[in-house]
Amino acid sequence: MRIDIITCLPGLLVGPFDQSILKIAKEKGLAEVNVHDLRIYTNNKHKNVDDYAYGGGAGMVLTIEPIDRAISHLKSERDYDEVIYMTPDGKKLNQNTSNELSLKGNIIILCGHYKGVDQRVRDHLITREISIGDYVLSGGELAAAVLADSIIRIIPGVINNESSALTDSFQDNLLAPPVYSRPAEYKGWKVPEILTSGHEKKIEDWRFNKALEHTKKNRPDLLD
Ligand code: 6GU
Repeated sequence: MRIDIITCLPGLLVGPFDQSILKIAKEKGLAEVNVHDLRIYTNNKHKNVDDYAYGGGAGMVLTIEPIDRAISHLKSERDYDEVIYMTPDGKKLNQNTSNELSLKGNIIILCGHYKGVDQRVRDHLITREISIGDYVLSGGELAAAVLADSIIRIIPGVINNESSALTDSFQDNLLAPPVYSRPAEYKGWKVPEILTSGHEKKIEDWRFNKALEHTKKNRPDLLD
């Protein structure tokens, strides 16, 4: 899979994709993330990517020209399955969407900024609009990093233990059960005995019940 991110603040995205799982995915040739500076696609001498909104009102708008040029340039090199716009008024990201997107080949992600992008970008160039939650970030970059991470980590082979991504919170609409590691007792705080019993079936039941209990308490909406 290849993810191309178009942004006017590429510096915000240099760190995330060179670490841990995302780095491993790249080294294994399973997923590659490329960050493109929108300013490169401007043709005014100040490299402006934004302008005033028609009709007035506060805030600048990302203009259509550099965005269209950036997307056209990428599309001239390969086909894309999706052109996603990151925006707080998009459809809220969930595990189902990440699972679905992890099966795609190539994806473009456009990061919003200022008061947003010219609506014609959304009407004609974008296939999907995604938000990562009901709060506002100063730009789409961190949201794009969140989306890319959630997609890439579940590509088969990226995480060593393949079953590991399947036992994540949300994969079965349940939050994950608690986990413990050595030592079995620390400062008098003990690991639940069942987990050291070696009784597989009982451990599985215990984990399911804990997951259910945890979900009822923290996210009852997932059980509706
Ligand atoms: Cl995708 N962008 C911005 N700017 N804020 C957000 C968001 C996206 N998702 C939640 N808040």
